[in-house]
Amino acid sequence: MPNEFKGEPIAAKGAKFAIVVARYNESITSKLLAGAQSTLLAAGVADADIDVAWVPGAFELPLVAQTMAHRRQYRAVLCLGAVIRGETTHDQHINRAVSLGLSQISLETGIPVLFGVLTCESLEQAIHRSGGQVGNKGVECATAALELVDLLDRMLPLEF
Ligand code: INI
Repeated sequence: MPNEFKGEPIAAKGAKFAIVVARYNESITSKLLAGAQSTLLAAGVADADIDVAWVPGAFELPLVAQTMAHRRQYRAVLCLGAVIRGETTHDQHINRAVSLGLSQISLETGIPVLFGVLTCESLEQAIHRSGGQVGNKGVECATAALELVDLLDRMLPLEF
């Protein structure tokens, strides 16, 4: 039988979490934030162990996520935003930079950096994914963060 490692979405004792959230499309991102916070709290994370930083738009998420990750106080950094396609290719540039930037920070620091950014064709799609018919990306992001922290804790003894 191989050894299997599987994390659970439970709060590690005393674990602190950072949430970086974009103000652009705030009617959507505030719902992602509420979803992420309530998921962390429901899992047993203390209110005082959640720090929230607001940035102007999704493009600014990587810099602040990197700053949070480098503090080495947080077990995970959750990044929330809503990019909605307009008449130009602006959204594509933002999405590419943010997705790449966040994954690079995660690999560089070894801290889970979660991609809770909606990349939608329309406001309707974003509404559906921020607590509507298609779930809440903030909840998904927080659940994934909890699972990853638990998984890394289970794997820690394997580090050399
Ligand atoms: N920022 C978003 O978070 N979502 C968007 O849909 C968006 N659009 O479409 O323009 C957006 N633009 C702002 C961008 O993230 C930066 O804040 C801005 O370009 C300054 O760097």
